[in-house]
Amino acid sequence: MDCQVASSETKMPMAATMLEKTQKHPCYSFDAHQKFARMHLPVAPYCNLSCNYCNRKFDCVNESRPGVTSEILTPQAAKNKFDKVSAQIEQLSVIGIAGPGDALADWENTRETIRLIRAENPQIVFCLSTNGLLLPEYAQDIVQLGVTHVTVTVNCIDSAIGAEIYKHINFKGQHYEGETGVKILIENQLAGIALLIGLGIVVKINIVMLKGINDQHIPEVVKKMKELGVYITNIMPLIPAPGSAFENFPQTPIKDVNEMRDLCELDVRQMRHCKQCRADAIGLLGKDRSQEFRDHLPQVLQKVLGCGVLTV
Ligand code: CLF
Ligand code: SF4
Repeated sequence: MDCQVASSETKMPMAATMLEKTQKHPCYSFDAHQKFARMHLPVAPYCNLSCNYCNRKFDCVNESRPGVTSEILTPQAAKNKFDKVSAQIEQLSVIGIAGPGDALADWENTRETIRLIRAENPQIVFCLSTNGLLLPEYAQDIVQLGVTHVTVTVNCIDSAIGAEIYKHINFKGQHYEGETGVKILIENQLAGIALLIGLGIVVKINIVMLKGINDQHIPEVVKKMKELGVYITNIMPLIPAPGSAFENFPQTPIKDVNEMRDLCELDVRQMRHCKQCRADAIGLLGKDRSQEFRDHLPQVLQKVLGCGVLTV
């Protein structure tokens, strides 16, 4: 059964079950963010891109930003942790896989984690976050697995701008630098988003706003996303990560981000309550409880054994 709620201003009808799940998703629904909790499972450490603003080797338990985690879990350990957390957090509605690398670059781990949890918990909303490079390859699998919400980070649709944001990409065993790599990335992102939306997935687009690089270009990106039928876009400020190529780049002022959101809201619904979460965040968006559920022994073992070291 379809209801006539638009998935964006593009008037794509959303299935009633999807609408119900979206209303319980703290990122997709502003009204849900103080009532429902999400849990990120850090099962995907690897990535096939090198974004100039990213450094996943740096970990601080007091820091909150994408890509940061204090542990890497196996699918079974992730399932065990989910069981423990869900018994204690009643409002837990969403399981998200947000790296700390790319959920699709580590697809085996991502798939197995979701499969294990979903087998016993069909009511949970499954959410993925990806750079989109492998979306055309995995879109069908994502749907079959029961994932309903996917976030794709799309910082540009112009390869010259992208060459200033991405250092290289690894695709099908090949290494690409500069605009050649960015062209493949953008092509796959656009094709992948169209595929997902065609298959009924609710898509959110994250855009990192980089002053002097993509800021003037963002309205064009959002218009393209509107054309594809995305549900919501999330324009976020750059948080300069220590050790990244952009570590000395200024943090984007929130005033500028808000002005951009106001402008882009004319085209697509805007997320304004994003907390730029850690890859192991747990709880309500504004109240991270990940430290409460951290198992310190495996962390020590990981260090001794040399695993859990993240490489781009
Ligand atoms: Fe996690 Fe992302 Fe799913 Fe949410 S977070 S994978 S869509 S369940 Fe949410 Fe955190 Fe912002 Fe992401 S507040 S960083 S938008
Ligand atoms: Fe880092 Fe994500 Fe970019 Fe990969 S896609 S380099 S994990 S920010």
